[in-house]
Amino acid sequence: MIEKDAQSALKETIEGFRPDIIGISVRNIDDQNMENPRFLLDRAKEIVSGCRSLSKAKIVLGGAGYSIFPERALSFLGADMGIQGEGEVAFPALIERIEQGTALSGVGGLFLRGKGLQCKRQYAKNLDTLPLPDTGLWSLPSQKEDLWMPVQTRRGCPLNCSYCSTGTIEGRMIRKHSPEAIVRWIVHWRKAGVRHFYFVDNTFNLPRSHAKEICRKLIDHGLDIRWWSILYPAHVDEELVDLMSKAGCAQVSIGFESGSERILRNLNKRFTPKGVRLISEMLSDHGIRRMGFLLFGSPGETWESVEESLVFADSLRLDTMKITLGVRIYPDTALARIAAEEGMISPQDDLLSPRFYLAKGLEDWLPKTLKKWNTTRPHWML
Ligand code: B12
Repeated sequence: MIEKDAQSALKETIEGFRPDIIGISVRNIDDQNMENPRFLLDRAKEIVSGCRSLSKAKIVLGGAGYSIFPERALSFLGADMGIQGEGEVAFPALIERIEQGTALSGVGGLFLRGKGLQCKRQYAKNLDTLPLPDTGLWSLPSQKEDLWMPVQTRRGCPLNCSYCSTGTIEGRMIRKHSPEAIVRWIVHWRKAGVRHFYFVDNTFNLPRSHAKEICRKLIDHGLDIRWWSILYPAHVDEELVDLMSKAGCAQVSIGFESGSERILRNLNKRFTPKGVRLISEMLSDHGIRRMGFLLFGSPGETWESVEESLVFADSLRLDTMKITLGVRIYPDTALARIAAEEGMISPQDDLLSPRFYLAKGLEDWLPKTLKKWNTTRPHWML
């Protein structure tokens, strides 16, 4: 990810370590940018080929991006196998079987290249049965102030937004770490000098009681930390916002995506613009910075709904606003079905190379309009 000369780094590591198995984390497939998309798997393919030419090790893929396209990414990248979903149980189980030469077929979520899924994936119901990242595995950079240490408190999303891939990556059932385990982990890093944390949960506030309990425990420890989280703009009440603020929350990302009730319904969102406004005001009143997200061009989008969303977002007076033009189409989503029905994509398209939904009639007008709004609002990003 950060090596300037990845092939030399690979050579040095593989020759020094001589692995039997190489695991590669494929986090991103592309950058979700419709106007100028960057497909990132060509670089990943060079890494897989580099591993092949330097070693006879089995190459195993995993990660969020990989999990959306387990079969297709495996064949594109030319690795031997891949694990869809969480790796903590499945990867050690796979390693053990490879070491002992026993059948691989019982490893949950395992795909073999050219042979498909070997065994249904399994989800740990209680995340405390899985280890948190080993704090001894990496060292901290000297500039600790710049680091926002990632923390995951729960997995899974039952919400089913029409375009979203989270259910495929993490499953639809919410599964949690106990607040005690999370806070213990944060306390460890706080003692090591880290002050900034980033909750990577796609929805920090689901379930709300869990989020509140984590905040209470952070407050009890008096940690002097600052953190960032991603909020779903429903299930937020005054008590939660107050606890978040007292526990050190500096900023939240609020993915409200549209200011039009009709579009929100189409996206299968379970909140209204009125609710978003209330939450946004509560956060602002408690001194929490707000970054908003708008997603333009989804099914049913019109000039009117775009204008409605822009005016709505403007009226929230957010600290930062991120605008996305066109919706990345992921497999097995309602959006993919609509796009195929409308002839925007072929039903056979595997969607690995990025495809975007943009409502008909907006192709010229929408980019121009968004650019105009963006240039007149310095805190907006397109
Ligand atoms: C939090 C988050 C962010 C945060 C990151 C903050 C931080 N400090 O880390 C922010 C907002 C900055 C961000 C930015 C972006 N993100 Co983001 N992000 C996520 C999110 C919600 C969670 C990622 C995470 O940390 N998970 C927790 C860790 C523990 O899980 P994990 O990495 O998946 O690892 C587990 C398994 O995958 C597996 N595993 C992982 N590696 C391996 C390897 C092997 C060998 C095995 C066997 C298993 C395995 O085991 C692990 C433990 O169970 C995911 C969606 C999701 N639900 O995953 C999107 C996601 C990864 N992001 C995505 C994208 C596109 C981006 C951006 C490009 C957006 C943009 N246009 O700027 C940028 C890129 C940033 C970058 N430099 O990579 C996409 C990627 C899909 C794609 N199309 O490529 C995702 C999947 C969301 C989506 N749309 O579906 N992101």
